[in-house]
Amino acid sequence: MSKPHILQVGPYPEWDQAPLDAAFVAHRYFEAADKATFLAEVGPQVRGIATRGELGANAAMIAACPQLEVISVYGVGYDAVDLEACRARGIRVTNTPDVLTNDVADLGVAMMLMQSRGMLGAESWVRDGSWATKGLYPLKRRVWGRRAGVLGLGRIGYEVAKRLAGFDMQIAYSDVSPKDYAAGWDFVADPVALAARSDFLFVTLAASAATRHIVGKEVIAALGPEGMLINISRASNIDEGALLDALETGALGSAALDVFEGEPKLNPRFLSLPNVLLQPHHASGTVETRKAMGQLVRDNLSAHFEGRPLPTPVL
Ligand code: 8YV
Repeated sequence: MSKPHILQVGPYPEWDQAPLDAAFVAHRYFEAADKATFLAEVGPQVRGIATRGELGANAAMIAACPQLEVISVYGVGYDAVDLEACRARGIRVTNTPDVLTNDVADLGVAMMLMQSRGMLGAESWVRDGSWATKGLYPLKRRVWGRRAGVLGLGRIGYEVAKRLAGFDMQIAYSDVSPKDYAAGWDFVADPVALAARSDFLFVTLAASAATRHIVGKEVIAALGPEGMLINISRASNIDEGALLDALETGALGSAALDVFEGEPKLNPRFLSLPNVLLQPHHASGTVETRKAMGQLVRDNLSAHFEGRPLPTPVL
């Protein structure tokens, strides 16, 4: 059987590229200088798209591939895929859930600890000689025993909350409904009320049009000058303008962010703020998880082209 042609939207590590090329004819969209011309040339042969969570597949890309049958996303979030266009044409969509959950939760908790204990500044304090010349490092805020809010108690939110329980934190969460697996954690339906009773607010929601800017001015104000916002989901869940304003005025204490509007470029206002920890969207970025994600991307594509059930379909 001849190899199916696929469109590869972004780069993968070499350990994924070799098996991808062995199983498919992968047309590398990300290497094309003129994207529109490239799509016009290869689009008619393309039966599958392999993409990444943050890159997705937009309406123009989907429209340029009239034979498209399946889109396989390297990531749990598929908000950047035009699902309406897929539904309209019966195109299947898959993602990579579960395999990344624990690493994403680990990084979220690490970001909270790092920011609350001022570990970046502490490192510089040692390296630049301040310890010897200025003396003791300024005191920071504790984490254990304090109040945590988890906005979105799905797979990742649940693993975050489990870890926070290990720090004896008081845990509350918001979701569309109370979860039976959340015994001992308080359900607070309203995100503003959740923020008001949190020292640390974790954003772990799957992004969609419905969750856009769910963390807006009011949630940020409720979290307040002593509060910390941690985002390991998608930038669109937060009103970034309102967040920047609050960080600049001190209306919000601090933030720890792994995702940004327009990433990898980000609003330069972030760069001059001392009260924000900036991370390059790498919550799932471990060798172990990324290998499992790459395998699942290929497993979904192969299953589709061999007529087997898709391992992790979302559509
Ligand atoms: C990845 C992600 O960083 O899972 C997601 O939705 O955004 C991340 O795991 C990304 O997809 C890798 O390109």
